[in-house]
Amino acid sequence: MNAADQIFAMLKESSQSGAPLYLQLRKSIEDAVNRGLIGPGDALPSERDIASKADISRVTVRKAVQDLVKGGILVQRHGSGTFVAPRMERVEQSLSRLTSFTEDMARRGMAVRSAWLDRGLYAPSPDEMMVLGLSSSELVARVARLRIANDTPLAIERASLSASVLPDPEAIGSSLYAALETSGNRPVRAVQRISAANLGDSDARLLEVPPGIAGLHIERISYLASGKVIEFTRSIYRGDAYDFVAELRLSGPGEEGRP
Ligand code: 16G
Repeated sequence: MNAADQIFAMLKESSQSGAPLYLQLRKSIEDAVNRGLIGPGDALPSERDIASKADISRVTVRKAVQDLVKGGILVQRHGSGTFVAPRMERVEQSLSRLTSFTEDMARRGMAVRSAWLDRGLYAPSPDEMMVLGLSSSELVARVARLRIANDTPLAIERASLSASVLPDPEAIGSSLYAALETSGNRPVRAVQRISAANLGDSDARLLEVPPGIAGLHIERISYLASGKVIEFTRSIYRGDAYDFVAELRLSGPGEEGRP
């Protein structure tokens, strides 16, 4: 069976549901993808083929396809058609170890690189002053990078550190934590806050996903052994690429409810 026939067969299965036609078609295409009947990189039959095979209007087909493009299930390439989006290999990241992006990706055998979005010394924002304990006369070092593993952009990380710790942000190589290690400032503890975020246009463009798609907003505040805050990083991770995993244990007597 070719792809148009697969989709048509799924559509027939769902035609009893009474839902609007474009929703039925959207679901049929999604089911065909989820069941592996059409795989990542496969071309979707043309709008005309789907419309004539399923006996529905091309407007209906377009609406269903546009929805799936917005949801990241399909991708449209100008001039060459519509394809099933490449499947992201999800990265599973433990929440109990304080590691760097470079170390995390290297452990998985992935080739890591970064694209610089910004690095320099600035007057601190009120947030940076509060978290890093800076006064308005001190400077903050900002390091913003698009983090890329195996040629797939995974995250946008915007780190802020006191300029006294990182006086020359231009001088850090490929790893911030390696640079901090060299100067004896590698953090030993961090508190991370993860929340849901829909990606805005510019972040989505950088991460090569459709705008509005689900992402993870992560804020990490890292500490030296002395208790001093060393790093304040706000990141956007691709929701389709990352699973953060935490191990939970039954708390022992006397530990109940303690953070
Ligand atoms: C991780 C950290 C980030 C840190 C970076 C250093 C999260 C959410 N973020 O990606 O806070 O700045 O590692 O990586 O885990 P690097 O040493 O490779 O530059």
